[in-house]
Amino acid sequence: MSERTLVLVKPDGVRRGVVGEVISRIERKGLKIVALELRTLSRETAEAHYEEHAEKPFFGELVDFITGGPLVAMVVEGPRAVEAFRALAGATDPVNAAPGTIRGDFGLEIGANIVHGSDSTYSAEREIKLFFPDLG
Ligand code: RTP
Ligand code: MG
Repeated sequence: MSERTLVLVKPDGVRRGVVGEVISRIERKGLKIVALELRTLSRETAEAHYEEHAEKPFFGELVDFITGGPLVAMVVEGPRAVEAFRALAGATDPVNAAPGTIRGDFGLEIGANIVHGSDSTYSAEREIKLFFPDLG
């Protein structure tokens, strides 16, 4: 059974030039990219994407950060794609993320942790609709 997940290379990842590296790791793992777009998020889309964090103290900074430059949004497909990509990404705080993971290899700050991956199949469905409403 195949499933889909939404992956973002966040603006810090695009700025650092690791888009190719992230794509390469997704492909090496055996996951398939079925949609991909470079875009700059509006505050409205960013707030909808991170709606579960609306009451958190870092919400404003999170929205500033994710709208602060172009990002690469992708839909990634494969068996247990949600869990598989979260394993490639590593822990939310890059200092605690294992070396060998994307955040463990490229990040240092929790607020600039290079990639996003949906945290459940339910979130994935919601986020994919938000970013790629025309995807079948
Ligand atoms: P993401 O949604 O971006 O893939 O990250 P995640 O699931 O690993 O972490 P989540 O709990 O959903 O948090 C979303 C983003 O908010 C920032 N954050 N800052 N200052 C803080 O304590 C704090 N905690 C979380 C991170 O950039 C995280 O990716
Ligand atoms: Mg999350």
